[in-house]
Amino acid sequence: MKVTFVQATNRFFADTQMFGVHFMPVWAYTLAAHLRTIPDLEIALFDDRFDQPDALPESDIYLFTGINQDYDAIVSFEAYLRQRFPKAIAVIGGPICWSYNMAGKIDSLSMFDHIVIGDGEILVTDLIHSIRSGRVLPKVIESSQRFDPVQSLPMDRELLDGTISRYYGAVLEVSRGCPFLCEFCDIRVLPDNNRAHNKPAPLIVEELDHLYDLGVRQCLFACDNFIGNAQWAEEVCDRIIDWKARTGKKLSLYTWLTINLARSPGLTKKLRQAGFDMFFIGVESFHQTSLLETAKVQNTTLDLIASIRKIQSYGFVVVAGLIFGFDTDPENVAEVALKGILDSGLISGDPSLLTALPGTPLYHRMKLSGRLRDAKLGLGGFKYQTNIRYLKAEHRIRDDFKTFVKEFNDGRYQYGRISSFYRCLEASSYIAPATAGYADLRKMFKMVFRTPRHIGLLLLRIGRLIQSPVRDYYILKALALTLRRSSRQKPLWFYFKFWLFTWSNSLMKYANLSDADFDIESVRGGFDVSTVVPAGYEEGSAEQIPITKIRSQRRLTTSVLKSWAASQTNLERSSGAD
Ligand code: B12
Ligand code: SF4
Repeated sequence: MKVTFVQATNRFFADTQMFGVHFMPVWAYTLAAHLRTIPDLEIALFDDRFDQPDALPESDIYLFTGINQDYDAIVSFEAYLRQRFPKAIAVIGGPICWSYNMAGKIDSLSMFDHIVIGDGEILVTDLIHSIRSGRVLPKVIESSQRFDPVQSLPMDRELLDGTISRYYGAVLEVSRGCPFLCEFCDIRVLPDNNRAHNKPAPLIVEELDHLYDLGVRQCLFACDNFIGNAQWAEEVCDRIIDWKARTGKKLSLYTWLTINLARSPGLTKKLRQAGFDMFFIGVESFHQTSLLETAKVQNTTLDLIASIRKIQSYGFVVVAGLIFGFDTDPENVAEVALKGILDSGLISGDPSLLTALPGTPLYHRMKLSGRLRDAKLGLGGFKYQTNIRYLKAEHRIRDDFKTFVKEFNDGRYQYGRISSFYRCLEASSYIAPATAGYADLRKMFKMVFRTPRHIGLLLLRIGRLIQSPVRDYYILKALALTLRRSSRQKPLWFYFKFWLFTWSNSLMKYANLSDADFDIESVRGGFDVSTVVPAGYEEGSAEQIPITKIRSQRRLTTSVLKSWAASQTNLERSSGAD
């Protein structure tokens, strides 16, 4: 019997978000390791980013995965497969299934023989056995329990070793879950996912060792929050530091974590010594009320800007997630974000628009207050499409974004960012990079040079960067600053090239941004702001989180929104009286 894993990807996003750099299909290597226990099973991987459709091997079963934005690509590839191998069984799993199920749209995947919701490790072997023995299986199969990562197996060597060189570095899943309660986040909503579930530290080191031997020098630690359990995070660092000392092997690491890292200088130092170069941190907003509205409390109980600077002072680059579109966003949200980025010395990260992910408290609130709109499946040609009706007028949201982009891409502003970042590195906590870094330009270019299409995109990127004399001036000025401040102990070239790369990303991404790129809506005239927290918001939740935690999040969101609504009403009254 033969099983083929199929990765069908939205090509537009694969090109424009990843710029020709592709990440490996972790799900396939993970599930394949479990399938190896089945005798006489042949396993193959088909990735449409590299393999031509006619290279799709004939198989008995095809296993698909996906995220929501891949919907169109998945559906069209499934149709192609049906036509070529009509007798084969097609199964789909992954984030798209969970998300569509939550949104009540699971029927849109009904072309598949089976749809799997939840972790695959436990049920994938049974699934294949059942199909092989001809047992009747339900259309929708829901995993009844979370997989405990303590039981994780190393990623499947056979599949991994034969395909790893196609991808940029490696992705290693290390942990699942996050203990925080942000209103918009769907991580907390997954069953039993409001706490950290961690892989054993020795297994992580074993995987790193193997990846290193395969030639991998960059590794993304996939998780929701690497410091969700600080004790475990420290143990992982200790083991990696020990492995580095024993073997002389080292990799550049990148992961996701939260701003409260700034409270733990000991852990921060160990992360640097272990080889971490970049962290994605959900900053979301530099406006305190917006953070409180969304219950991102960990960003409000410390000085956000000072904390980012502190983390960066060790030599890390913080890639910040930012969101526009919170109900309590100020009129000048773009200016607030631009100032926040500059003050904190962030050289990476830009905003997205608030979206209500199915299953989240935000989704519940939008639905109850009639502010949910039926966004299509797939973006349908828009760069920005969201499913909620904002309180601010549509044109204001678009203008905020455009104001942000215009200033953000300006040479003087970009120069300000890098010089502010360099000032972070003046602290005594600085530890110099020990590798080429997570974003290794040489490696990226090598990948890009494999296809004419990506070479074209690279030339376009360089053209966009240097076509303006003002930009050229600031690039040269930043280069001079870098050379002036660089030393053997502080090799700033490492950061300069990353800064230039992210700036050029932004020039590519936002080139010719116009109103037509936005499919967004706002509440219609006459919306009563006092209904911003609809009746029933604080009740009703299927989340597997202690009720006290759920209540505390909803109480906080409610109180912030209610006092904001009251202030708006007072403002309206006083302006009416004027
Ligand atoms: C690492 C990561 C990335 C990396 C690398 C992605 C990659 N290709 O490896 C980077 C940074 C590049 C990235 C980018 C993006 N990401 Co991302 N990412 C993740 C993250 C943190 C881990 C993914 C992972 O590898 N997990 C480990 C594997 C083993 O888990 P898994 O794929 O879910 O598979 C398990 C189950 O789902 C199931 N399963 C999966 N497939 C199948 C199939 C079958 C047949 C079966 C039986 C079971 C099964 O079994 C597996 C084992 O349990 C997740 C969040 C998370 N914690 O999962 C977000 C996540 C996947 N990303 C997400 C998003 C939205 C994005 C971006 C669109 C963000 C953006 N706006 O730019 C981009 C898209 C990039 C692109 N064009 O591909 C969303 C997807 C939500 C959705 N439903 O659509 C997630 C879930 C985060 C979230 N909650 O919002 N991401
Ligand atoms: S800190 Fe990040 S992962 Fe955790 S709940 Fe908030 S947004 Fe989600």
